Amino acid sequence: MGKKALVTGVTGQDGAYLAALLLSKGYEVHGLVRPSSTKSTERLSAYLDKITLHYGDLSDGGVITRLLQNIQPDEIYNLAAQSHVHISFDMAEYTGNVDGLGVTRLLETIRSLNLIDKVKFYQASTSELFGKTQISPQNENTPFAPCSPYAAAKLYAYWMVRNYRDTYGLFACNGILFNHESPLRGENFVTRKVTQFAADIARGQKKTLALGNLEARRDWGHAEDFVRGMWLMLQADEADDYVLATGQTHTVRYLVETAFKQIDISIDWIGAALDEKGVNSRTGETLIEISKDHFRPAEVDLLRGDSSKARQKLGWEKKYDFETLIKEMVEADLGREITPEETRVNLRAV
Ligand code: NAP
Ligand code: G4F
Repeated sequence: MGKKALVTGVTGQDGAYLAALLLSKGYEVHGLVRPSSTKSTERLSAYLDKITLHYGDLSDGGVITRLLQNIQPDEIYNLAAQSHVHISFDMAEYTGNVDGLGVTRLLETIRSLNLIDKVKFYQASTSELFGKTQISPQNENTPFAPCSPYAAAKLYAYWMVRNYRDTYGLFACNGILFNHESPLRGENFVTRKVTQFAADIARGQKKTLALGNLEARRDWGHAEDFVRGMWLMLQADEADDYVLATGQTHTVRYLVETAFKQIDISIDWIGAALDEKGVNSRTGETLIEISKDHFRPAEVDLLRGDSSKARQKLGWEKKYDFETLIKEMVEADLGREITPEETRVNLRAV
């Protein structure tokens, strides 16, 4: 019989890619979904008949206990989180409750149900832990310097995972994942915001896009590559923590230029600071404006990861480069009217 996996955050970007991967490997997949008055399972549309969904929330310990007791999973992938860094500044307490304490609720339930020797646990940790570090590239030994409520909550979770591994012997891994994107990326993250906008412009819609810090640098990879790394961590002989990253970093400014290149528009930048604009170099039309609303109270300036350990110990390799990722995202946004089909194709390719 195949293994049983419980995926929290199954309705999110990574949840959809991971569910597809696990199904392709013969797993019985269970997913935690939040009760909602609107449909939240859009990303899973191709797989709904193959996944068992359970209502729950990481802020509710009772439901977690009942679920683990009933499902008795072999592997738990904890992907659920309030995952938006900027929003975490306005929802610090909520973010701490879900992204931090939510992980402790899961770990404590595993312990109290005597599942320590049965279950393997993956925690969606993050490169945001490196925060204000001056060291680049960042690897598993780089000191953490979190600078947002999101990163602080994820750091607490990171250490709880290590504690349950060291103290109780739980097979538990932190995947310290750098930014990863896809056509299924949430619309309020910068890559998707830009690729959706480029698609709108290609369709002839006249408008401008407001962005924040164009100089921030991120190590952007593809979610499909990264969920494979999550699975590999739980198949290793020993539990450990791993960085997954592409090793390349680009500015938000370069992201904009790359997305517009896909629709044959080149961008000229004129002005400075809040008055800077990105204009269509052929027509002079203003496409990008800067808004202080999109700057964060504290910014992570530069992320670039070194995933040598994952390459050596897990045999993990990325398949996508940045340009291919952005091309796929723009093309998917151009064909949004066929989204479910696109999604199915993309997910089946995992
Ligand atoms: P995402 O698209 O924002 O998905 C987050 C998921 O968590 C959604 O399914 C969401 O449910 C669920 N969720 C939110 N609050 C919850 C709660 N209180 N209880 C239960 N579920 C809740 O995020 P993602 O990009 O797939 O990322 C997956 C995980 O990896 C997150 O933990 C994120 O912090 C972490 N991470 C992401 C990246 C990245 O670049 N993508 C990098 C490093 C780490 P709804 O659909 O109902 O909102
Ligand atoms: O796309 P972002 O919102 O992603 P961010 O903050 O790097 O967080 C993502 O990656 C983390 C891993 O490092 C995850 F843990 C986290 O869950 C999430 O998936 O912003 C990327 C950069 C930032 O520097 C931001 O200031 O883009 C800059 N940016 C500039 N203008 C913008 C915008 N970000 C957003 N969301 N919207 C803008 O208009």
